[in-house]
Amino acid sequence: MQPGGRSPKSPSHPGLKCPFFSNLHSANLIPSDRVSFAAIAATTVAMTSYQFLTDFLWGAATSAYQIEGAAREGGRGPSVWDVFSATPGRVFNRNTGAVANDHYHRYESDVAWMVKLGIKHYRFSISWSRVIPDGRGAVNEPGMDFYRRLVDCLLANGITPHITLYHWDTPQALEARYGSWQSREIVQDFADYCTAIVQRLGDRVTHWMTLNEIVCFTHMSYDVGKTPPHAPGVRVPRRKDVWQTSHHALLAHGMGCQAIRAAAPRPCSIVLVDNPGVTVPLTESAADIAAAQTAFHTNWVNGGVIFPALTGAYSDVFWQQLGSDAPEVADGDLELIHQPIDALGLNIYTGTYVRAADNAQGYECLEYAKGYPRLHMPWLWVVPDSLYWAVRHVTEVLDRPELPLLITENGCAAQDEKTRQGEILDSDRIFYLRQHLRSVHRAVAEDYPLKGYFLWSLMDNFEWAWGYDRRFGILYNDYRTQERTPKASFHWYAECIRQNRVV
Ligand code: GCO
Repeated sequence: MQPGGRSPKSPSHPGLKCPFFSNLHSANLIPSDRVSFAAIAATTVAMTSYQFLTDFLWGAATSAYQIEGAAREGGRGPSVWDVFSATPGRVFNRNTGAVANDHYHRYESDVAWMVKLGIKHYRFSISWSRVIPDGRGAVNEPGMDFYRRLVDCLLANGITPHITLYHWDTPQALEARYGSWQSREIVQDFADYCTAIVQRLGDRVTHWMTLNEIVCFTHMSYDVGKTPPHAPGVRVPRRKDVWQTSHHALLAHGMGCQAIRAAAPRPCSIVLVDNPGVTVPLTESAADIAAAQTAFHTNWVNGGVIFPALTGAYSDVFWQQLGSDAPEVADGDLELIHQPIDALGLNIYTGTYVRAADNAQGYECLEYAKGYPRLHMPWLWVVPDSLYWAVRHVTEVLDRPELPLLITENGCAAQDEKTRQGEILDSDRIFYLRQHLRSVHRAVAEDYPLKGYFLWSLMDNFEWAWGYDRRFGILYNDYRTQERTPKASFHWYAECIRQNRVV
């Protein structure tokens, strides 16, 4: 994320007043009249041993620009991240993704690591400019072949591919042609790209994710008055223009859903991946829970992305707050945005504590205490309950009790070092992951519709504006030799998967 900057993972909260949401969910309460002791015992054991049911989905995640490399091979065209990272001052140490983890050439041994880990689900993304170098028009079949080989290798090893169609690497050709997300033209181009991919891989792939973290490639990529930290890193004249980029992204998600469904030769699932701002009640009193729910509703990231995508409307209160910054919304846009999805993907790394307050909005968002634990990113405050509350807020505040949820990313950067024996004993990462998985378990045990967990990330990789300086992997990568070494957290996660519980 942005060096030294404020991330949407710990967002600010405009002081909006909004309706009070009561706790609608009662599945966590054992019905008092007809409960059997056997049921109580079973629940208790499941809760205390952190055991998951057999269908819980264990996975790991990566993205194309962060691992593939081979930037100029097989007919791939440049993406905005190639251009941005080659621009002095944009990425730490002038690192680029030109080689990255060389996964393009090493995918088979990387899949072998997945097999050792024991994951049955792998989330990765496709590089748009590898398969359509100009962003629109002719498909580069040698580029497609790489993904055919990768998918076949995964399937041969019993691993289900979950493909993210867009993880921030817009073809540079579209940036040059019309300013990528600034233009409504990208909506049709994205849908055509989805069609091209699903026509070619839809016989083997049935799990699709449209866009990853809309706020990061719009509000962190276009800004007013200062250069934003993510590619293409463009300054725009008005805040309205920034909101227009995320509106276009929502439209692309909607039209992408339609394109995938039209092109898919087999029944498939479609997921939107979002990184909502997660508000965590400071105490679990009724008053603080209600305050956290209200704050979730009024958070600017949530109001501008997850609400329109899941409800078909920017909320009234949010729209009023935007005023003249609000994007242009054409007739039919909200219907297009509001496509049925089969699950929502949540990328959760941290959260913000909230408590009830005697002020106009009824809550206050708290600064982190001096000395509050934080891992190796400025925004990476350790708030394990954020996972549970993200799930619960989506279910209750957005009133979508049936919508299946996936944790599509969770993990941390740590200051990994090799011991003399060549081990990476990342007890800090294990601490972080264990606490977060317990929070996942709580959500499942309370019967929220959380179906699976993808750890970010399978291996250290190109961490955007931080280049290779920050390591999120459970496989250590030596960028000089491309040797992968399992960290202690790799063995720990493998044991969780093997026992189907948090160990
Ligand atoms: C994101 C992206 C990932 C990051 C990860 C760590 O959430 O920013 O999806 O590509 O690498 O989150 O910052």
